[in-house]
Amino acid sequence: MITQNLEQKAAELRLQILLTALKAGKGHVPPAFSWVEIGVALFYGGHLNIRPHEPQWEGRDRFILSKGHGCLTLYAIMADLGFFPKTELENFCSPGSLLAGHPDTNIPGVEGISGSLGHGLGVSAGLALGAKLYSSPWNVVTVLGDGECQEGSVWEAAMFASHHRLNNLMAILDRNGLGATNYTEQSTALEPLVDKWNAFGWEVMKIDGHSFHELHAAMTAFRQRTFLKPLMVVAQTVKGKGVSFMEGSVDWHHRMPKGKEVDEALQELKQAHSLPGFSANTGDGSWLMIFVMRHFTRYFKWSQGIRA
Ligand SMILES: Cc1ncc(C[n+]2csc(CCOP(=O)(O)OP(=O)(O)O)c2C)c(N)n1
Ligand SMILES: [Mg+2]
Repeated sequence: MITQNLEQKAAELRLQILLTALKAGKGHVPPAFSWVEIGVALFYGGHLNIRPHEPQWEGRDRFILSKGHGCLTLYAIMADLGFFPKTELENFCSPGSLLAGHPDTNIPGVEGISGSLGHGLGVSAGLALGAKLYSSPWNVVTVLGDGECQEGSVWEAAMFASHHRLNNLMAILDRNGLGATNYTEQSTALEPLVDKWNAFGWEVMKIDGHSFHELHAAMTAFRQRTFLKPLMVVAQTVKGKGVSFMEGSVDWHHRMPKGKEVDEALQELKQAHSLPGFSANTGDGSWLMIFVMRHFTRYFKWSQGIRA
């Protein structure tokens, strides 16, 4: 996909993420928005060797979302790619539904359970070592949160991966500067992050995590196995990216938009991705909320229909 199409896909997914969360009345929207471009570059940019209609294909690359609370992005991507029907998004977080608030391996294509922070890198390193032991060509990619790097288990996994020279492992750090309730540098400072990962024996690249150009360069270097070490990509991001009142705000981790906030958020996302038949041009939040709910199913049918 060319960059313009990737940008369009990112805009489409952000809208899908918000609609999914609004329907459920819950979900971590800003942590999901933070890594949309990372996810789009990986899954649509040709950097993951996967078969959505054959999720257990042995030769697939393995992807682990270590910051499991950002799963709305993963679900939107996987539904779009056909890992499971898009209609599953409508039941996000409902009792008994396929898609819970954190990833689970009963979801086709999800390789590891996550949500309890600090485990995804260890799981990924184990998978990468397994591939090496069996001389398998597949790669392992994981996305970590920066607040997550305040967990000691991350650094234990970091030592393990460099000790075993796991150059089939790429970790992408969603460096948005925020944890759940505070700036990372005010809770437990992480900087100098690049030096730390270097000191732990990793190849490190620092990029703009919303730039498809820079993401593509880092992911290409990884796939070409340019390094003899695991690769850490420190991706500078903005939590809540795409909705200005959420962007970089300590207040926006798990909160759901209400009333006029819904109008504003939809309007901004709609401007980024002009969706036919969708009008957010009203100051009446409750009216719009009803409109969104009523047309949610229609949106899914429409979005599937144009691709059919
Ligand atoms: C082991 C553990 N401790 C605490 C939490 C609660 N928690 C959920 S998200 C979060 C903040 C994560 O911040 P970060 O990794 O930077 O992700 P972001 O939301 O910024 O994408 C916390 C502390 C958790 N899920 N797991
Ligand atoms: Mg963060």
